[in-house]
Formats: sequence, C-alpha cells, structure tokens
Amino acid sequence: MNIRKPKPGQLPEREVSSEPIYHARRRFLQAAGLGVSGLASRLGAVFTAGTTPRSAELRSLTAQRNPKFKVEGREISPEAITAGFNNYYEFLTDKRRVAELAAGFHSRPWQIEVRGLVEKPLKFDVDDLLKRFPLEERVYRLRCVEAWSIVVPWIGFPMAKFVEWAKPTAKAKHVRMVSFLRPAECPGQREQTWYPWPYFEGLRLDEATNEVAFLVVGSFGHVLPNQNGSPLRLAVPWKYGYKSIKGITLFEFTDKQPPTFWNKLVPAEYDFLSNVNPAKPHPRWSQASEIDVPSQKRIPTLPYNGYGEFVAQLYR
Ligand SMILES: Nc1nc2c(c(=O)[nH]1)N[C@H]1C(S)=C(S)[C@@H](COP(=O)(O)O)O[C@H]1N2
Ligand SMILES: [Mo]
Repeated sequence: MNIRKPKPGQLPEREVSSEPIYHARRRFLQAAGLGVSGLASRLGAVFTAGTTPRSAELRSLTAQRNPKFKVEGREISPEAITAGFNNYYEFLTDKRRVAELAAGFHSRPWQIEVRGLVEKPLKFDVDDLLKRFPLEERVYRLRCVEAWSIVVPWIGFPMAKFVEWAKPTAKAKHVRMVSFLRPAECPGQREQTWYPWPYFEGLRLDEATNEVAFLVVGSFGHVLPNQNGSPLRLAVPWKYGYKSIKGITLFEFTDKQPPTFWNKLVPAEYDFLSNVNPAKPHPRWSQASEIDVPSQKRIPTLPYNGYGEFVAQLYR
C-alpha cells in the first residue's frame, strides 16, 4: 500500500488542486456507468465484484424531504461523486480509494453508547435509533476545509431530538463524539499510526441542539454507504467537513470543551468551532471560494456555508 507519512507542513488535509478531482470524477463516472472492472483489475483482491459498494445493494430507507433545507442554485451531487470521493482517514487519505477500502467494513450490527453527564448511561444498537426517530431527508451542502464541496441528500433525524432523548443533566455544556477503533478492518488505522485514533469531535450543546445539526443514517434513499460514515454520522454543514464525524460509537456529555482530532494535530490551523468563514483564510490557502466537485466550477464560499440564518445567533 502506498502510504507516505506526510511532511510536517503537509500533516493536515492538503490544499485541493483541481486535477485530482477531475481525475476522480472521470474514474467514478466510469465506475458507475461501466462497472468496476478497471479498478478491480488494478487493485486485485481488494475490490472484487462481490464487495463493490453499489448503492443498489444497500437497504432502502424512505423519508420525506424537509423543504426547509434545500440548496438554491446548485444540483445535488451525483452519488458516484459523494460515494466515490471521500475523506475517511481511517481507511486511506486518498479520497478516490476510500470506497473500495471501506467496502468490507462491518457497519452492522453497531453498538452506540451514551454516557457522561446524563440521567442514565445508555447502550443500544444503531437500528434502535432508526426505529425511535422519524426520518427525514435534508439536502445539505458539505464544505471541506480543503476548499471543495458537494451537495448531499442526507437521511436522518435532528440531533436536538437525540439530545432530548439522551437526557443530559443541567451541568452538561458540550457533547464529545468518538468513532470506532478497528485497525483490523481499517488500513489507515493500522498504517497511519501518527494519527490519534479513534477520530473524535465535539460540539457545544447549543450547537448540537440547533435545528441544523443532523444525525445521518442514510443518503440517496438507502442506508449510508460505508465510505460516507455508516451506520451513523453527523452533519453540521455550517462547519468545515471534518467536524461532521463519521462512524460514531460514543456520545459523551461533558462540562468542558472536548478535544477534537484536527485541533489536537494542528492547533494553529483547526480550531474547536471551525465555522465556515470565507473571510478567514486557512494559514496555507484562501477560504473565499471552493470547487463544486461535480461541475468543477469555482464558486464563492458563503458565511456559515449558507446556514447563517439558522446559526449566526449562536456566535454573537
Ligand atoms: N471518522 C471520521 N470522520 C470524518 C473524517 C474522517 O477522516 N474520519 N473526515 C471528515 C472530513 S475532512 C470530511 S470533508 C467529511 C467527508 O465526508 P464524506 O466523505 O461523506 O463526503 O467527513 C468528515 N468526517
Ligand atoms: Mo474535510
């Protein structure tokens, strides 16, 4: 496997160049239209026909679209892109290869834990959540800190409903979220040992209960493909993509601001809030605009990624 330890200056996510995206797009449109023979032969045993992450093989989920959350002036990104161009460092840093490396990951059954400052700690299976909370579809932007973006029809339920059910005590001010640790199934966790696995993130409680914060269990009418964070991920689209933690196994309610993965790695570049802000450049590149991955067009980045009407009051 071709994994290099990044040089110190490159440790965090790299600046996007349009060439690899263009390449990825061609490759995945090809994979979607013509099957995966090209990829399969190049990658040998890793990506055989039986484990192809085809959305048709995923359990379908029905959910009404919530008309309050739509993205004006942009098309929904094709699933060949959203499920074929992924940041999921547990598998690999090469976005084009995450799907095939995640194809055999066991994302069901899946235990989730709630603990910390709650009335009663809880342990349950992810499918209990799918039964407990009515599902809705929301079309959300996803803006990566690397200055590319996609538009995705997520299926899930408001995080506020989940927090209400989890019953945090009055002392709780934050929620810490942690992903899985499964090096046997994840080449990135085995080989990229300089990352502090498992991935961890956090929100203030007023952020977690804002109506935009969404817990995601599906996309495009079916359960999430592994590469998009199956079986449970967060969508906080007013923040850079890395805040939207995938593969969640634990919610811990705390009275202190929890540490976060990218902040711990590179504190000068990634802060706790990480709200999308076109006026504040990343130390190594501008955040004023972004590449819409499917069209390859450069578009302006919006304050709070377009969700200011819902979230700006949290930060006054
Ligand atoms: N557990 C985990 N969650 C993660 C990441 C990751 O590497 N591991 N990458 C983040 C980043 S940088 C982005 S941009 C989004 C990408 O989500 P997508 O691949 O479903 O589009 O997931 C976020 N959540
Ligand atoms: Mo990202």
